[in-house]
Amino acid sequence: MLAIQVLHGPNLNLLGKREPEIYGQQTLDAINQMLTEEARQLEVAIEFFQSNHEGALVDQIQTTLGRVQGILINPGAYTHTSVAIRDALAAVAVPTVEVHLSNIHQREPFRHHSYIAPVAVGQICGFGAESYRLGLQALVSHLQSS
Ligand code: CA2
Repeated sequence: MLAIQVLHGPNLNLLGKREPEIYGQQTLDAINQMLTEEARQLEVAIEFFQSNHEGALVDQIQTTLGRVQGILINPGAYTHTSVAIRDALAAVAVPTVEVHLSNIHQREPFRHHSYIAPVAVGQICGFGAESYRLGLQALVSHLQSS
């Protein structure tokens, strides 16, 4: 059975508790539950990790080697700053899909650039929590066809 690691970056633990007009009403737990149900339907195993710390995310990415077949990541603000997360993803070379709740290309110019996108299979953004579901479907479809 394929196994997928879901990674949530900084401040995403606040989902549903602050700024619902930007990031929606759903909590991170609710998103994880929705992904657990989607994974069940897709017949893949799924694991979740959230951290506000860049190094902790790098450490977790390093654990994926030989343990999971795909990574679904919302790197949060580290999307726009983190060479370290990009290097870790490139180093493990586990197929990765990048997701965002908001449409980062519609927002401030500093959010338009992603350090992660060049090492990802693809990026999905702008669909709220649905971005995660679409990202999981796309990742599993990619893994099953390669
Ligand atoms: O749209 C996304 O998913 C982002 O990755 C969210 C990041 C932002 O820095 C990226 O540019 C786009 C911010 C996550 C912050 O999450 C919060 C949730 C609730 C309340 C406050 C922040």
